[in-house]
Amino acid sequence: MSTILLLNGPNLNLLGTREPALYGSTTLADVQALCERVCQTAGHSLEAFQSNHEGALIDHIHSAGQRFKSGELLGVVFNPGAYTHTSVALFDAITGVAPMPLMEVHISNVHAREAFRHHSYVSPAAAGVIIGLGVEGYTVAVQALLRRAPNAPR
Ligand code: CA2
Repeated sequence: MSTILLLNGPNLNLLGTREPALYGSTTLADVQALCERVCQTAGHSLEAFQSNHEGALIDHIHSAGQRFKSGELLGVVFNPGAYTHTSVALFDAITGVAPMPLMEVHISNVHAREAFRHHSYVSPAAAGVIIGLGVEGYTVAVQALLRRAPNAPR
């Protein structure tokens, strides 16, 4: 049994409580429960962490990299929030733990929004990018990591 880390960046703690037209009415706790169910069905576990602080997210990526190396962690599902569009430090952290797979998720279609949301510092370091599927994108990302697991059914 291995673990997937679900990582969420700034303001995603507000999910489901505000701006439902953009982000839907599912809460972050609901998202975590959904992802946990998908992992458990495949015989794995899920850990979740949300932070509004860039350094805390970086620390979790570093420790995920160690745990990936030891075979304890399958990879990371990450919605970096607005840090997506600003953070060279997150790019460096993710490339620093290569080849740990990290799936970048955005609930909204960032390409249909303001121009400043069209560029991601994270995408070039990510194993995959899921954009605009709503909160369902998180479970798609979890499934993509599960399929990469050693001994995953083909
Ligand atoms: O679409 C996404 O998932 C985003 O990563 C969400 C970020 C935004 O800055 C990115 O451009 C795209 C914002 C997260 C804020 O989440 C809220 C949720 C509910 C209410 C208010 C904020």
